[in-house]
Amino acid sequence: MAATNPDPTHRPSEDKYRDLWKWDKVTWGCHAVDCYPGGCPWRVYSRDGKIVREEQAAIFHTIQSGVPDMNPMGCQKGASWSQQHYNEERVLYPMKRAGKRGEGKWERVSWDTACTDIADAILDAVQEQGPQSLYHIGTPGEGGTQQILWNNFSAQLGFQVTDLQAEINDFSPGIYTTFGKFDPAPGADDFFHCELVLIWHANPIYTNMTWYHFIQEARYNGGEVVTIAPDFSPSAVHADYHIPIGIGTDAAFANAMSQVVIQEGLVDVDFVKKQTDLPLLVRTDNLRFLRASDLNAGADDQFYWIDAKTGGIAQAPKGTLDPGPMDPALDGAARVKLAGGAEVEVRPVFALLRDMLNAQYTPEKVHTICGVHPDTTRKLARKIAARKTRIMMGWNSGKYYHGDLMERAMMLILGLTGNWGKHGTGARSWAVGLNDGMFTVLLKSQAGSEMTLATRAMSDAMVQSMIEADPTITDEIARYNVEREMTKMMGIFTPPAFFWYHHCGYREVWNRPGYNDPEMKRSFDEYFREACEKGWFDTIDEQTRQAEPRFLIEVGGNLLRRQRGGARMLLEHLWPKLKMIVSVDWRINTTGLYADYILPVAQHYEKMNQPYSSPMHLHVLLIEKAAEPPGEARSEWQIIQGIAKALEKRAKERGASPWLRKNGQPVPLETLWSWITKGGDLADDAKLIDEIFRDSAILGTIPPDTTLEKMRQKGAVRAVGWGNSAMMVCQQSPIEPDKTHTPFRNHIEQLKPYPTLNRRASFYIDHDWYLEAGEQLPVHKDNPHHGGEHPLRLTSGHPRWSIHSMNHTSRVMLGTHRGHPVMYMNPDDMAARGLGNDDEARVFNDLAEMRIRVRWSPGTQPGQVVIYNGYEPFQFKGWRGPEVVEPGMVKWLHFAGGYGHLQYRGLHWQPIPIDRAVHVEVAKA
Ligand SMILES: Nc1nc2c(c(=O)[nH]1)N[C@H]1C(S)=C(S)[C@@H](COP(=O)(O)OP(=O)(O)OC[C@H]3O[C@@H](n4cnc5c(=O)[nH]c(N)nc54)[C@H](O)[C@@H]3O)O[C@H]1N2
Ligand SMILES: Nc1nc2c(c(=O)[nH]1)N[C@H]1C(S)=C(S)[C@@H](COP(=O)(O)OP(=O)(O)OC[C@H]3O[C@@H](n4cnc5c(=O)[nH]c(N)nc54)[C@H](O)[C@@H]3O)O[C@H]1N2
Ligand SMILES: [Mo]
Repeated sequence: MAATNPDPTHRPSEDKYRDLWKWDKVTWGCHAVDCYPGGCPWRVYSRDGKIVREEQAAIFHTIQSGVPDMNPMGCQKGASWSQQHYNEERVLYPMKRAGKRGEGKWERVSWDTACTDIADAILDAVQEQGPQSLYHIGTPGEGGTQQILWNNFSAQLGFQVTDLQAEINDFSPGIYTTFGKFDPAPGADDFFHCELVLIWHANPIYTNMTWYHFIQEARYNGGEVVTIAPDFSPSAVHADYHIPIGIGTDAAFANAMSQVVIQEGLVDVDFVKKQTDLPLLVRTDNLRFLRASDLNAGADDQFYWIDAKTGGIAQAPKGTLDPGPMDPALDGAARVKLAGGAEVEVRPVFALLRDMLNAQYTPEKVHTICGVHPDTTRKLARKIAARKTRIMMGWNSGKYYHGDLMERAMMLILGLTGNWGKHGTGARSWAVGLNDGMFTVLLKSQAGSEMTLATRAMSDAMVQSMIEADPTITDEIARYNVEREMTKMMGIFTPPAFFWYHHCGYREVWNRPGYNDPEMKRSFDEYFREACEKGWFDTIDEQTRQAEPRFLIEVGGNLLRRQRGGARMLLEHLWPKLKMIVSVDWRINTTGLYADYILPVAQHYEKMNQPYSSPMHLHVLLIEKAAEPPGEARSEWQIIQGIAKALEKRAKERGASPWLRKNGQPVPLETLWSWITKGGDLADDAKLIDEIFRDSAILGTIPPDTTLEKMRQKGAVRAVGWGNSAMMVCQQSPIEPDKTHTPFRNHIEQLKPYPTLNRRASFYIDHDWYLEAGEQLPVHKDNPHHGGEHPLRLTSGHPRWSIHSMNHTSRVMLGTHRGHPVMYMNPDDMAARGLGNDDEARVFNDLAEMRIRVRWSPGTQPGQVVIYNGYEPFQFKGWRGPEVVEPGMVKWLHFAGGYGHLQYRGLHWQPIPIDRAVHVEVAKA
C-alpha cells in the first residue's frame, strides 16, 4: 500500500522554484550608467546578504491627465543586471600587472600596496614632468554620482581631466551652433503630444527601450511616425513611413524640405521673425553681418534688420526677441553707408537662404544626392509645416564629419515651420543635473546647509553682477559664464583634442588631405595653429605640450574600445609614454587588460548612489546598498579616500612639496583626506549621498524636505525646480507638476533671447573660418573619404544587447543573440564578395584590418556595412575591434572660437571625434 500524501497538491519540485523567489530584504536599485536617460527605478531583492534578483518598480505617478505614465521603466540589461554581480568577470581584489602589458598575468595585492603604488606613481610623475603629466580620462559617469566625484578629486589634484563630451562624443554640434546650447531634453511623455515624430539619426527601439512606447502611443493620439535612415533600421519596423536616405546626405534632404516650405508659402512668418536670425542683414560685399561697428554706431555684436514699416534699417533689440513696434522684413535689400564712406548692399539672411535653396536644393536636384523622390520630400515638408513636429534625434548625427551641417539643416526646417518651444515639437539631445547638490558638495569647504547657501549666494551674486553690467544678457547667459569660470577654477575639463594631437599620434591622421573636407582652403595644421595663437582654447595647447603623459587613470570607462582609432593609436603612441595606467572597474575590460592596476569597484546594487537625473523623466532617484560587494571590492568614494590617505603619507615620507592646481592654489597634500571628506563628516557613503539630497533640496531642485531617510521610503522624487546648473537652466521652460516638459518655452512665451552671438536662433555664422569653408548657411557637403578610397561605408549605432561594452559578455545577454560580434551587410554586396551568412570577413582600409562574421541583412543599404558599437575588442581576433579602422578625425571648424557662442565651455563647443561612415572594403577571410 502506498503511503497517503498529507497534502495531495504538494509537489516537492515546486519548492525549489518557490525557494528561488524568497528574499529577506528589499532595497531601491537603478543602473547608474550612461544609457541616457536611465533613471529606471527597480526593487532589488536579497537573501542572506546576497542579491538574488531585481524587478521593475512602477512608482512614477501620472503627470498629465490623458497622457500615459512612464511606468514601468527598464530594459533586458537592467532586468538581468544582478547576474553580473556574481559572474566570473567580477574583479574581487586589487590586481597588479605581473607580466608585460596585455600579457594577462596578474598578481593579487592588498589595498594598502595598491594605494601606495598609485600614490608613488603620481608623485613620481609630478616630480619628473609636473602635474600636466597626470591624466584622468573623463567618462560619462558609468557609476553615477560615485564615479563623477572622482573627476573632481583628480581635478583637485591638478590632473588634466579630459572633457567627457569629447571622449564619448554625444555632442549635437549643429543644435549647439543654432541655439548656443546643445541640450534640449523634452520629457519622454511629451512625445505623446507629437503629431509627427521624425526618427532621424537615431534608433530608439534599441537605444531608448525604457520610454520608446511614448512614440507609439503618439500614434494612438493621432500622430504619425517617420524614420529617416539609410538602413531599414529596427525603429523603421513600427513606423508609418520609412525614408531610405543616402548615407550622410541628411543636410541636403532637410534643405530640400526647407525649399518646399518657402516656395509653397508655408513659412511660420511670425515665428521666424521673432525667434531666428533670418531677418538680420548681411553685407553682400563680404558676406558678414552688418554690425553697429561698421557704421560707427556701437558694438561689434549689434545687428540690424529692415523695418518693413519704415523701409529703413534699424537695430535688432538684443535683450529681447520682441520686435516691439517694428516689423522685421524677411526680404528685400537696402544700401547703407559704412563708417569709412563706402556704400554697400545689405540683404536679410532669409533672402540669401531662399536664393541658395532655390539654386541648389530643389527636391529634384536633391533627389540625385540623397535618393529621396521629390514627391516624398514635398509630402513630408508639407506635413512638417502643418503639424506639431518633433525630430527624435540621438547622437548619431554628431558622429558624422559634417554632422554639424546636418543638424543645422534639421533645425532650419523646424525653425521655418515654427516647431519648437511648444508641446510635442522641437529636437532632442541630452541634459543631466537635477541633483544639483552633487555639484555643490564638490565646491563647499565643509558639510552642512550653511556652506550650501553660501556657495549658492556666491554664484547668484556673480550672475547678478553680470546682468547689472549688461542688462541685455539673460540669467541663462550669465549662468553659462559663471559655470565657465567655476569649472575653470575647479580645473574640471580639458578638451582632449589637444592631448590627442600632441600625445596620441592624431596630428598625422588629421593632416591627411583626403580624409578631410576637400573644400578646406588651408592645411589642418594651419587652422590648428591659428586657433592656438588666437587663444580660442585659452592656454590648453601650451599646457598639454608642457609635459609628456606619465600617469593615466580611467574610472568606469573603456578607453581602448571607446577611442576612435583605439588600440591602433593608443597602444602605439600613448602607452609607451605612460608609467602607470589604472583601471577602476568591476570587471577587466579591454583597457584593463592593458593596464598596470585594476581596482575592483562595488557593483550597482552594492553602494549608496544616485544615477543620472534627466529632464526626460524629471526624477531624482536613490540607489541603496543591498549587499556587501564580494571579495575586497569597494565603492569609488572609499577608494578615493584610500588613495588620498596614501598620497598624504607618501608625500610626507618623500618630502614632496605641494604642486599647483589649475586655479593656482597648492594641492593640500598634508590634509588631503580631511579636505575631500570635509573633516571626515562625509567619509561615509550614506552621509555623502544624504548630503547631496539635502543640498539638492536646499537648492530647490527636489522637494524641500528630501533626505536620504525620505528617499528610502519613496525611491524617487520628481523635480520641482531647475536649480543652478547651466544644463538645466538652458531648458528654459517651467517645471509644472501636472504637465509634461518641453524645452524652450520661455523663448516663445516670454520672448527671451538665446545664448548665441546675435541672441537669436542662428542659421547664419559669419565667423571667418565658416565663410572660408562656405558653411555660413547650413549646406550639404559629401562625407569625406576618411579611411581611404574604399567602396563601402561603415556606419554604426548602439547595440540592443549591451550598454556599450558592459553587458556584452553577460551570459544572459549572450544567449539572446548569436553570441559573437556581427556585421550587417546587404546580400548583393555579400554575394559580390563571395560571402555567406555568418562567414568570417576581413574589414580593412588604409589604416588597419579587423575580422568579424557577416550577417545577411536585406535591410542594410547597398554600400553600407553596420557594426553596432560597443563590442569588447577582446571579442575579436588580436583584440582588434572596429575602432581600429576608424581614423578618429575631427572637423577642423570645431577649433573655431572667439565668436559669441563658438567658444569652449565644459561639455560644449570643442573638437569631437568622428566615426560614422568610415570607408572600408570587406573580403572573405
Ligand atoms: N566607434 C565608436 N565609438 C564610440 C561610440 C560609437 O558609437 N562608435 N559611442 C560613443 C558613446 S556615445 C559613448 S557614450 C561611449 C561610451 O564609452 P564608455 O563609457 O567607455 O563605455 P564602456 O565601454 O561600456 O565602458 C564603461 C566601463 O564602465 C564600467 N562600469 C560600469 N559600472 C561601473 C561602476 O559603477 N563603476 C565603475 N568604476 N565602472 C563601472 C563597465 O564595466 C565598463 O567597463 O563610447 C563612445 N565610443
Ligand atoms: N541598448 C542600448 N541603449 C543605449 C546605449 C547602448 O549602448 N545600448 N547607449 C546609450 C548612449 S550613450 C547613446 S549615445 C545612445 C545612442 O543611440 P541613438 O541616439 O539612437 O544613436 P545610434 O544608435 O547611434 O543611432 C544609429 C541610427 O542612425 C541611423 N543612421 C546611420 N547613418 C545615418 C545617416 O547617414 N542618416 C540618417 N538619417 N540616419 C543614419 C541608423 O539607422 C542607426 O540605427 O543610446 C543610448 N542607449
Ligand atoms: Mo553615448
